[in-house]
Amino acid sequence: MPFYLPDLQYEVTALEPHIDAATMVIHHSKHHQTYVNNLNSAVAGTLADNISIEHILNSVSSYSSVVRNNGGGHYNHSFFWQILSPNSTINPSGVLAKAIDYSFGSYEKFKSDFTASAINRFGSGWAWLYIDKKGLLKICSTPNQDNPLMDVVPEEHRGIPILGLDVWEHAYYLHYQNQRPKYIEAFWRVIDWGFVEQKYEQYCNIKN
Ligand code: MN3
Repeated sequence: MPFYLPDLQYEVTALEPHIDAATMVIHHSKHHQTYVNNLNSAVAGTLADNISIEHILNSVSSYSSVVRNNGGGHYNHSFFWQILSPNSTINPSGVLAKAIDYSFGSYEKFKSDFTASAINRFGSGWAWLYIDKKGLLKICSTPNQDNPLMDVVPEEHRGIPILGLDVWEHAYYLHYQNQRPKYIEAFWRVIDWGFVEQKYEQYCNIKN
């Protein structure tokens, strides 16, 4: 099977009280595992079982909706687990901090725009900070398990994601019930900005 569930790099209790252990266990071992299983079944015996998930998503319009939904689900969650950390720093730093200031005016403005994007996503989906075609940082939200890598999202929302927030109810309902804004507020306390900076710097290094 080409795709597998990655291990969490921290204990399931490590993000408490911001993200509770029961949510982490179900989200990782049930929801994410199901995306992996469905994706593996969908690509079994096809050419896609030898292609990276990023490449599949870049041309996902030529695949079935099963691959779009579960391939997106697998990529997004693998990414999300790495963004989270019990050793969160409050703010981004270095070149990423400068790029955020350049694109949004200030970190506070970026934070409120991203929060609004996550709150206003109707139903299930994700909020993203991504690098657009011109190399600028942008915010968007996508429905279901879509993301900026996919060729099916609107052109202006395409790019390289460096921060993502899962706003499906399964990501917060056990602990926060209907209060999505409280979950989003908690998210800011468990972001590994070192990881996000690394993603941004990788892009800058490739470009230069
Ligand atoms: Mn999820």
